[in-house]
Amino acid sequence: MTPARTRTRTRDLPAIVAAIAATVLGAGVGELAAALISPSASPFAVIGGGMIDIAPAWGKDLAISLFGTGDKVALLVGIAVLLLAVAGAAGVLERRRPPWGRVVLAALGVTGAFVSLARPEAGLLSPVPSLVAGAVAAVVAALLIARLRPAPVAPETSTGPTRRGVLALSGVAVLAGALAAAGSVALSSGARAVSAVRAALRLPAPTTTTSVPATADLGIGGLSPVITPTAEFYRIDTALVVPQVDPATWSLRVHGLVEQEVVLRWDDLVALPQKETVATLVCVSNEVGGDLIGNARWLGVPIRDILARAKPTPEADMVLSHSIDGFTASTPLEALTDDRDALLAIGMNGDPLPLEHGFPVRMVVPGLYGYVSATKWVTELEVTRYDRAEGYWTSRGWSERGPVKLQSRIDVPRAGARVEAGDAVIAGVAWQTHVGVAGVEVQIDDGPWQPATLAPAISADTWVQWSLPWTATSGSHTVRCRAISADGQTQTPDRAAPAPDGATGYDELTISVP
Ligand SMILES: Nc1nc2c(c(=O)[nH]1)N[C@H]1C(S)=C(S)[C@@H](COP(=O)(O)O)O[C@H]1N2
Ligand SMILES: [Mo]
Repeated sequence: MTPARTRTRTRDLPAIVAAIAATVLGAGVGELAAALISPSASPFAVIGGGMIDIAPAWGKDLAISLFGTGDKVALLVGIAVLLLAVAGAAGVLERRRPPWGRVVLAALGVTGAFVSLARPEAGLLSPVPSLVAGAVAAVVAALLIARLRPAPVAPETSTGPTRRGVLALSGVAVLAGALAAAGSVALSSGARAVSAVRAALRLPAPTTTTSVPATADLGIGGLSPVITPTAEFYRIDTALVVPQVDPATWSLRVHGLVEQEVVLRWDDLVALPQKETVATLVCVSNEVGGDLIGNARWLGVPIRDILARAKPTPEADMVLSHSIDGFTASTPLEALTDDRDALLAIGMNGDPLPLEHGFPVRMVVPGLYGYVSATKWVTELEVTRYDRAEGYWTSRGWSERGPVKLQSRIDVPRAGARVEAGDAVIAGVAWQTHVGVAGVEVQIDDGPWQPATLAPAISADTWVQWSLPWTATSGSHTVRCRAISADGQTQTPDRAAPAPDGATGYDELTISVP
């Protein structure tokens, strides 16, 4: 490398730092602008939301299997890393071929603005935060990098005053960007307002309740409690920013293939007879042995009562439920009109729905995976047909219908837990919601399948706990389980991935006993 080349490369470094700093500042100011104008227009949320929406079935599956329910954080970190890499490249470009670096940064902002307009929550002001972010990044990067151009007389050294000055200014820009981002978090006033409304809300008392047998929980340490505490309930959705829906402005419109369009407001809904049920909700992305499943008490109004007012016409066979954030789910009309407790739920485990679980109103339908039934922040029931419309995940490669498959899971012992030789217990949960579980069998090594003891089920709509005493002997053991459904089917050993309609196969655990 010639000395001149080396000089060129070393001058790139402060340009890269300056452009990255300018971009951090732009991003921070953009987030702050979004917090002031509308939280859903946050440039990060907009780009992330757009990426989620174009992701195919295997993409969701991969993200969840890699990062679990931390998939959103992983996505945002990924976007940030990519953004900073592009910013660095723009810095080099701006120093060597001005003004192309600032053009790249401004173009990022314009791209964000276009994506923001395509989002379901888009409003007139949605493009503003992205445009502001791009403009700030472009202008600040241009100003900083201009100072790096060689002074006409004195040849600068690589640690010369200009370079040090630019690095110091870059530090200030990063700091200001971080402050702006922190300010945006503090200012997310919408969230605080709706949280306050939720905290002050009193739920109506149920007219009918479901009793939970005292022995439905076997009380075994490490076994998932039969009712999942709300704080531990899994969360899966496409919403990077949790929708903020005030019950005072919420309404549900029932339309499409109906004799009578119905609009229901919050006060109308809470005035109707409320049912308290217990139902297990499971995600189609749940792997064998996975934890994207939970069981809760739900309070709400049977959806069939609402549909009965609207009177679906004979050709209808599906209800496309719409969320305020654009998500949709296709549910068989029959599952919403038969005698099962498909609810428009307002309560979860005795409290109003948490914001991230769909406040103020969501759907819960026993027997179906969440992606075709459990619409959170629901605002519309469109009565239609499967040959006329499809749900959010169906257009991305998942099945149009998603009945829950028969499954069982080993919770105790936990993988990697220490098991001493002697008396031990194997325990877990099993489910096929709305069908019910009649038995669970356990196989240790290559021994016979042994029947486990089932706890009494709360109902066919919930999972059941099971356990089997075991005398552990020294050595390595393989334990597997399989469920038998209330309609006499035995869980299939055939392994299938979650896409397109739910995972199958046996949960299996290897235990080494000292
Ligand atoms: N609005 C909205 N509702 C949604 C989703 C979503 O992405 N957006 N995801 C569905 C899926 S895939 C599942 S598994 C359940 C999860 O509900 P939970 O987060 O309360 O556990 O919500 C369903 N309802
Ligand atoms: Mo899901």
